[in-house]
Amino acid sequence: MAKIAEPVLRNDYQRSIAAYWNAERDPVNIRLGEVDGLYHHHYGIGGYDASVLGDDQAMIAEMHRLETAQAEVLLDHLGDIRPGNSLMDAGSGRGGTSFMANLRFGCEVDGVSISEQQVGFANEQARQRGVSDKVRFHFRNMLDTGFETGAKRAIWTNETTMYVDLQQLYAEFARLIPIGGRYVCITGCYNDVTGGRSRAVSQIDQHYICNIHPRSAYFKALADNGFVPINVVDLTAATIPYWELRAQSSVATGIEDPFLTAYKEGSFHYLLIAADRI
Ligand code: GPP
Ligand code: MG
Repeated sequence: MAKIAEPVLRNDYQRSIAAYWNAERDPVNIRLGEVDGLYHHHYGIGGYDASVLGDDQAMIAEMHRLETAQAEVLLDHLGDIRPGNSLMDAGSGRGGTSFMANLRFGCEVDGVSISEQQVGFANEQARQRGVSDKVRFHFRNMLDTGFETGAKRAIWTNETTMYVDLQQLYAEFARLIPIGGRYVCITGCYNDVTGGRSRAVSQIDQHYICNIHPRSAYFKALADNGFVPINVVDLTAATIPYWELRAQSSVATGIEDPFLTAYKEGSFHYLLIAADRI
């Protein structure tokens, strides 16, 4: 095992993000996770069944179904993964996508998070699911994971890249993924074509203490670090129904209107990028 740089939290910004996620117990995430034990920290895609409207528990279950559908689409883009492969979930939250990857591929997954609370929660989930030997969560920094060079067949980031410098992130991923391996990203990014950060995008940044990157920054940082996109999917239209359902639900957090405004005015995209390491 390569040596991990200490400390895991490098600066005040990272400590503030860790403090946010260590304290987070939001029903929009906890109640959805309780539906079937998969706890997500990402949004949903696909149309919703309008018959759920007005039924609180049915709306929660429907939002959870759309979030799980999003993670399935991410996993669809990982390519040919074998049970012997090892994967990494960079910014693994409470573990939802990592458990789905293990269920689908039967392989090892290492999740990393700078929230010790999330790491503890996810490892307890792994224990309850009886997969602790294959799915492990680590209090580590995705910019400096300490895993062996070339050890990861594929890595994904499911709505986590807005917390980090992309050049630093993809330099670390280029170290971890051997040639022919795959990186998949789902992210929200602002639109270079409409200009800088719109007001709605700035409101999203403020809500999560993040720094949403422009779309161009992804492709530049990927190219600079030996990653070549094979698929780019604009999921914006597919995620709008999720936000419309969430806005009408009992677990709305107040960030629904900025997301709907940003997507509908075109200042922000919900994007999937799958890239090969060359
Ligand atoms: C959190 O998911 C996602 C982020 C913090 C990143 C911001 C994402 C963008 C696409 C800009 P969550 O499930 O914890 O958020 P919420 O609590 O709002 O459901
Ligand atoms: Mg959520």
